Amino acid sequence: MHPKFVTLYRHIIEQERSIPKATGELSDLLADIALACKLISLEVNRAGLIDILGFTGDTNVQGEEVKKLDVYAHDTLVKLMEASGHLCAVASEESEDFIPLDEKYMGKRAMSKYICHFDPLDGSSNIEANISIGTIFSIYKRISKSGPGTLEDCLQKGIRQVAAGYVIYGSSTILVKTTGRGVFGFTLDPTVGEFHLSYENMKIPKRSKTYSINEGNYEKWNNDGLRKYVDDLKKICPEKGRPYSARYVGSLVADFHRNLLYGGVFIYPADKKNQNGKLRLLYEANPLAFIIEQAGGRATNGKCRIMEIEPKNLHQRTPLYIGSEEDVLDVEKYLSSNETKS
Ligand code: AFP
Repeated sequence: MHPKFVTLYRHIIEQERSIPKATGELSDLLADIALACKLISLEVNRAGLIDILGFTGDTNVQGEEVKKLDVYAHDTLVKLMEASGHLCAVASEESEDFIPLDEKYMGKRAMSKYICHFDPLDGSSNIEANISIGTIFSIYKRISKSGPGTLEDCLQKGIRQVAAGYVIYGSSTILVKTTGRGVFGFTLDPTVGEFHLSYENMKIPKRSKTYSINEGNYEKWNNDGLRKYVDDLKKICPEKGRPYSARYVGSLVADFHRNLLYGGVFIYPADKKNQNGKLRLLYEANPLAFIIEQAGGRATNGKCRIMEIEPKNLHQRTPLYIGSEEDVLDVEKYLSSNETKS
């Protein structure tokens, strides 16, 4: 147990109290996201059991529909976000279009101030192997003045995020969040259903000994500099702390979380198959970039800061180089000093 026994909600409220003009709306919204993630966590934990018992068809023993977990996660988040009344739109990796939210949920407020992007269940192809998966979210203030949110509200640069975070469903369920005042991690105590502060003011080591990349794509990467970088990481060179260790789960939240705690550089580059990279700018790269920068790390697409990229569409992809600052700077040098193959 953390010595101060601080729940997520108390932590959010205490941070809010230190901002004179805060209205409490963002705090409520974060609490609603946490609630949705608790529900998803329960279902993720039950997934193995459901599988073992053979309830994998369209209905379970009670005759209820058994939804695929990623659809369940999407639906749960949308329902709770809608009911929160603080959002004018949500955009999800699971949905082609953004979802404008009805004014009837605004309650007594003149308008809902925020929009939220989420990747409901990142790494979902790993579920059946019992590998950690996660939910990623990010929150922006709306640009439009009133009514349901617009596409323009949804297509904002990452630097305009007011909060971001993720929940990792692993050996325990952990929520990591930032509102631009440091990064804090909370572990879910399933017996009382509360997230408790367990990682205070998280900082990623400036230099690491670990790289995370799908090296099976080595021949497909379209940058010789990246191949040289990875080759060099494997050479024995004690003065540079090399060779580095390779760690790659194939579940972004899991790879990112490990690197945040111990240091590391995560890379998903552009390659011949994914000319713009595989990961999504709005649902994956921006929220994790906000967190990593708040933790003292760095996030780029190889050419510019992730959070400065102007989004042109909701499902835009981007190459991603993210993690310990000095390691990301190293790989940027390799990328710029070598010719790019088409
Ligand atoms: P899934 O959600 O389809 O499992 O994809 C996961 C993911 O978007 C991200 O979480 C991983 O880092 C990345 O893809 C893994 O991609 P590769 O399998 O191409 O290495």
